[in-house]
Amino acid sequence: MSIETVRRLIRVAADEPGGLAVLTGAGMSAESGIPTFRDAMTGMWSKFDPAELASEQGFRARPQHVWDWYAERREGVRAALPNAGHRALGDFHRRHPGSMVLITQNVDNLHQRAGVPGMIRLHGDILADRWLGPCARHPACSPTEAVAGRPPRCADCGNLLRPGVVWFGEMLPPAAIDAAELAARRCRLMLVVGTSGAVWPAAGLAGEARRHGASVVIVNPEASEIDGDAQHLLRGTAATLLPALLDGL
Ligand code: BJW
Repeated sequence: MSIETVRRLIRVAADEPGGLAVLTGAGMSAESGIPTFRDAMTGMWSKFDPAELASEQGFRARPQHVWDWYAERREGVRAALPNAGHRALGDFHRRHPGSMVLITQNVDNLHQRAGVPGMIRLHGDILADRWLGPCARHPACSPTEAVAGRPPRCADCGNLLRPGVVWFGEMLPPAAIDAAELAARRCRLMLVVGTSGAVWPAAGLAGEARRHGASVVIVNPEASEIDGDAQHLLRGTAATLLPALLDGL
């Protein structure tokens, strides 16, 4: 399948509201210097299972350790800049407002910074904090009650702050997964960029789009677990292929 053929599919999809759905994963931000999720388990973190660090159970068992892992990754996100792939999606969105629905598994903010404000965030926001549990003494802990620490805690009841992401075993925000499933069912074309397709329910969206009659195109330098859901596999990186696919349309 040539780039020109996929560009034709995109041109047709862009004529309809919601005609183009784009699902992104960690590979989208790799060329901005943010390690993919599985690459982030390197160095001092390599001896841990992802499910151990990115889970409530893991956080409760080693709060300082998990907080420090997120602090390191937050610094990386703050220092990163959108790459040519993010910019191509942002520019396309400005040229075709309403025709593209962007669904991301990424917890960074690079799509917004490239000009796609209303995207669907399936796995939350790494730069946000929230309380781990309900307040033991009041209806809710007050952010001003947080005492600095790793992690910070509520001065009143000891509740811990945690990153505002979705960990393994947690429900995705219902409005986000509902909107993503609707977008998958309605689109004419789904572009799947930079995901291993290993994590559910996000991994089911390409199959959902395909079952509802959409074309599915995967952009990834490597094989993914959902390649079988796609009619077209484009082997290459997000920052190279997205401008080639979208610029000038
Ligand atoms: C490039 C590139 C370049 C590199 N350009 N590409 C059904 C079956 C089996 C299990 C389950 C199931 N349904 C639910 C589950 C359980 C679980 C799950 O999926 N487990 C699997 C491991 C099997 N799912 C959940 O728990 C979810 N919750 C849920 O379903 O609730 C209901 C429920 C609960 C309990 C039981 C059953 C149901 C929640 C999932 C939350 C995922 N959270 C994380 C962490 C977020 C916070 C953080 O960042 O720390 O989200 S995990 C991690 O994986 C992160 C990512 O968003 C997500 C996906 O990873 P992604 O984006 O695909 O990255 P990588 O690293 O895997 O791949 C990178 C890709 O990029 C590669 O393919 C590269 O080749 C490519 N690439 N350079 C383009 N330049």
